[in-house]
Amino acid sequence: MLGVAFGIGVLLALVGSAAAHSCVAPDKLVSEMLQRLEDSVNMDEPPNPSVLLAMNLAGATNSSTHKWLLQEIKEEAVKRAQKDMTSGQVALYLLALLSSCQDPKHVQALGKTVDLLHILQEKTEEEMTSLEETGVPKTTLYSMSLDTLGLCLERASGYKKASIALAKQVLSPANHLSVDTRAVAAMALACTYNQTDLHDLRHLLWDTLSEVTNSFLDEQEKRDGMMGNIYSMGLALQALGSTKMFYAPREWDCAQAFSVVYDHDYRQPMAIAQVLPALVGKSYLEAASLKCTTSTRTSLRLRPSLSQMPSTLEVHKSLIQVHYSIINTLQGKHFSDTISVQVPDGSTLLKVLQAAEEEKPEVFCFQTEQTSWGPMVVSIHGLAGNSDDRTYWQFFSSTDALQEGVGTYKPQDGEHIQAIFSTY
Ligand code: B12
Repeated sequence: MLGVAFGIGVLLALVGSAAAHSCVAPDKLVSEMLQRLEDSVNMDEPPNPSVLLAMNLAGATNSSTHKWLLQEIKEEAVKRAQKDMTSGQVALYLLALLSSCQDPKHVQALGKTVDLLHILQEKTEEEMTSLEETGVPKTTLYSMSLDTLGLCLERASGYKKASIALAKQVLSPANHLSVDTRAVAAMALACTYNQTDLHDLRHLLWDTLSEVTNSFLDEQEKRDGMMGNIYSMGLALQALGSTKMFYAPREWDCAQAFSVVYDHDYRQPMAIAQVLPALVGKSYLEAASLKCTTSTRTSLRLRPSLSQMPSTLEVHKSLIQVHYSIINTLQGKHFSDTISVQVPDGSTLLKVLQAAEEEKPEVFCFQTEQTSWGPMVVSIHGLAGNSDDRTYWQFFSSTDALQEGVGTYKPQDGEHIQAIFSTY
């Protein structure tokens, strides 16, 4: 992998300390991230609209990868948007197309045309109905925030109603919403604020946006720049960068927040796709106002370092022991089982699950589904998470919830991983 020799920290050292104090990242870092995004585009996997959106916001629209990705996004939209996508997925496709200066009302591919905006309106309506009837949206408030942003950028009917519902949810003390969700909600509500003259609505949005943005700034101050965790930072930075009027005259120490991001070596395409727009001073709010004719940015092609070259030598890694428990006290027949397995040092958690399954398949069998963030564990011991009853398999190291999934998290020797069937 490119980054091993040319870690982000090294890149920063090269450009000197000046960049660390500005709120636009050094060009080299941006190019490196763009390269990682381009390299992540894989012809055998479904296209990722967040990657196209990030490329567009960063102004990297010249490559053949970009062209290919845009075409795939259109084809996927035509094939799956109506039947197989959640509202949030439709919203991400719409944002990706808008940022490519495409009309989402007429998405043409494979000899068919779909009106993605109309589909988004219908799916947002379903989210709203569920929220009104059951107190929770059909999917999540994160998705509903993406929906509202998409509708607002297109000034499509329904966005004001969705904004009111969203603002009330954000303000409700009963909801403990993640930084990620509040950040996307803030961008959606800022869009609506900028487009409405309705006095009461503006008032509600003002209160909500001041509350959210000030709570981010408070958290940043208390936690040396961190808001949420390292993977929420991209969205938090996007939100703070695009909502300054709601916390004025308070100043944002963006250099402090950026330095937290600079210290992390982002590898996952989704993580990069969420952080990159903020690093070039942009946010999802600008998805509909890009000029698509000029492409200024290119990715950085670096020579792979020796350590990244495929080696003919067998590397023998030492083995580590990981304890792994699966616990369900929530539904059906309760169970709690533990196993200790040995895997090579540096293995991902997925390897641990596979080793456990190999040893005792009748107990530790599991299934994953490929998602934009990598493999998600959807079922263990025959018990599957379900979006209707809002259940999922949550992973812990001892009692701390993991901040990464099984495809990237690497347990240490002696670590105790727990998978607990939970609700969200
Ligand atoms: C909502 C959400 C969830 C919901 C999804 C339920 C649902 N039906 O929507 C639930 C609660 C199930 C969930 C679970 C987890 N999540 Co989550 N989740 C999110 C959130 C806030 C929004 C995702 C979303 O809706 N995107 C919009 C839709 C339209 O896009 P999508 O591609 O269809 O989204 C799907 C995937 O994102 C997937 N998903 C959600 N979380 C995760 C995490 C991992 C590791 C994977 C592979 C997939 C995945 O579920 C979504 C809906 O189907 C993101 C925040 C973010 N910054 O992206 C965190 C986020 C993606 N989750 C995260 C984490 C860590 C987890 C868990 C590993 C937590 C844990 N300790 O167990 C688990 C997954 C465990 C497993 N079984 O494999 C991290 C991932 C970081 C990383 N580097 O990998 C994020 C970025 C939050 C954060 N800042 O830490 N999550």
